[in-house]
Amino acid sequence: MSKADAKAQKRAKFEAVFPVLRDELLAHFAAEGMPEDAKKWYTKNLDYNVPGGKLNRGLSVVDTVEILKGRTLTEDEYFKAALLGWCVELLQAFFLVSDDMMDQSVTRRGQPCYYRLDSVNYIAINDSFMLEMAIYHLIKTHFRSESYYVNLLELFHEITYKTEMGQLIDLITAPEDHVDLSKFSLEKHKLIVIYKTAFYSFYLPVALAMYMCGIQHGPAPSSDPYELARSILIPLGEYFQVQDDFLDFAGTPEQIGKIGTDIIDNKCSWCVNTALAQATPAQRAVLDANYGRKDAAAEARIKALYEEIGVRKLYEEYEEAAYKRIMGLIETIPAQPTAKQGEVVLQRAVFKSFLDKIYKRQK
Ligand code: DMA
Ligand code: MG
Ligand code: MG
Ligand code: MG
Repeated sequence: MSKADAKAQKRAKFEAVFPVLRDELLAHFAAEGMPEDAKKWYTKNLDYNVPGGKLNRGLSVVDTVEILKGRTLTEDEYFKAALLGWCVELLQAFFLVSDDMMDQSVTRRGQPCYYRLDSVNYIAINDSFMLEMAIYHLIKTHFRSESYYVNLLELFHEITYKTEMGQLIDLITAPEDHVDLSKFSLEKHKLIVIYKTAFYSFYLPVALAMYMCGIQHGPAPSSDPYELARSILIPLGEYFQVQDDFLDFAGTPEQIGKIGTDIIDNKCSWCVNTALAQATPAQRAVLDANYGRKDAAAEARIKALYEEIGVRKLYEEYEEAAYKRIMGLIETIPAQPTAKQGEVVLQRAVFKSFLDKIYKRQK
């Protein structure tokens, strides 16, 4: 089987679990006495917002459990790993439905943003809450008797909180009525992207898999495998969000499934920070006059300036350097880790599989 076929098969197997979980949520919803029209509504919320993305985060849980166990999963193990994967996708759906309202985005995954559907509008707020709480219903149903149940709950809570902190600083660094580019910096950008993206997109799927495989916390941070995973996955997530920022500028809507809004939204994006660092005084004046304006001509002026400054080239250089730096971090893990009989330990392949998934991504 070709690599592409194997990947498609993995995805199809994972996708096949979604209807099972959806129907479980809907059965519980109906058992609460919710009427038929509400059931229809909830079905649409789930179907519109949860599947249909790249599924990188969800698939990562399954991939990581497989790598850690080093063998094919039993049916029950596969189902549980996929369930946790879909919980990460539910969390992502919750964040995206609300993110698109706050960013006033237009399209997502090649279709109108959910809140822009006429019948939906502000009901999207409650719908996003329901996507979030579906996570806890599923985990309770399937993991309540596991020794690591509380770890799963605490992890989801902690990571959700961190992501919300990140969304907060993303939003208040981008006020709609007041453009002040002197407030931006690559340092500020780093803090925003680590919190809004890296924790939930990279650390969360791996930590879930580690709990499922029985990996224990170390006695001290220096010997805690979760800390080790975090020290590699956070830089990886930072790189991923730089890619997202770059694609917001350089990707076509057909390619990325969404229309970029970072320039109009006055976002503290990697692109504007990179441009600011290179700009001549004349170019800086163009940035000050056109960034963050609700105006397509001003946006086009900024994009032309990015081209003039060579943001594409600088991005290529960033990407090469990030790849090398992260490979270096991965190689601090021993190539042949020592494990006691039956003990599951972290290994390079967990992180390499992630890096390979995102290196030079175009969407
Ligand atoms: C992504 O930020 C962060 C979360 C928590 C959704 P973003 O607004 O850059 O994402 P997108 O480009 O997908 O709207
Ligand atoms: Mg957004
Ligand atoms: Mg956003
Ligand atoms: Mg973005």
